[in-house]
Amino acid sequence: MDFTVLTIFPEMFDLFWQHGIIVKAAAKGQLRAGVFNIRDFARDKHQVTDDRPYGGGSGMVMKPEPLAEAIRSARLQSPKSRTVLLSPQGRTLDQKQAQAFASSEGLILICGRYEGIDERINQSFIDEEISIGDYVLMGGELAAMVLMEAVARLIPGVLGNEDSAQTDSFAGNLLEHPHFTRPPVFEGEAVPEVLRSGNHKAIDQWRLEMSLIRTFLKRPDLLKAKRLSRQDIDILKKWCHDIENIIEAQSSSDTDSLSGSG
Ligand code: 4HQ
Repeated sequence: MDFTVLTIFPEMFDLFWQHGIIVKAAAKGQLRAGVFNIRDFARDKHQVTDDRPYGGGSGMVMKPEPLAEAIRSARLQSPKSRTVLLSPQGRTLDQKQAQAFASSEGLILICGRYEGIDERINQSFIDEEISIGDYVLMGGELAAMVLMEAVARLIPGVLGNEDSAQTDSFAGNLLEHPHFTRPPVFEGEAVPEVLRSGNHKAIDQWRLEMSLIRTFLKRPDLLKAKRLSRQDIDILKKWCHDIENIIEAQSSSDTDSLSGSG
């Protein structure tokens, strides 16, 4: 993987490049990361990167010439990389998109500031527009870091624990089961007995049930999109039966409860 960031605030990435997952991947030779300061590509004396918008209005627009020069340099260095603009107008980043980026050769990430970049850059230089969510940031830098972190951890061999990227939330369209560590009782709350039983089959079953119920309650959209396994279906059907039994027990023992206050 080859990450090249284009920004007028390269120092925003100083700590990020020292971050665990990036350092690990770079040390293993699976990642090359670099940053270009767009200002270095401005040809005028004051190295101006922004200008007033045609048509008037408030705010500034990023000038096309320094951006174009910066993108051309980045492409010379990383000819196989795709050029991605971080923008609220892009397709929203999700785990599937992160997977697709992780198996690509590399990304040139354009971070806009102010009101955005001159539209002609968008038309002729950008392969893909990506948003990290429906809210407004001051610039694309944090969005670029979010994207890079989501992608870097999926590069094969980067995470120490090979299956943790696979069992994570979203990997199988299911939220994760709850996690517990010591102590066994914390402020009166005990760890579920099954997790301390040593019965790994029962633990796996419990975790799958918890994943399914959490996804149903918190993110039914994910459950709808999931291809259910035989085991998933059996668990969901068991709940349906359990709920039906509760309702039937109520209506046969106490019919009044259905017909209001009386
Ligand atoms: N911005 N996802 C404005 C974003 C954003 C987002 C980036 C704000 C670019 C010029 N980027 N600039 N949301 O809000 O990616």
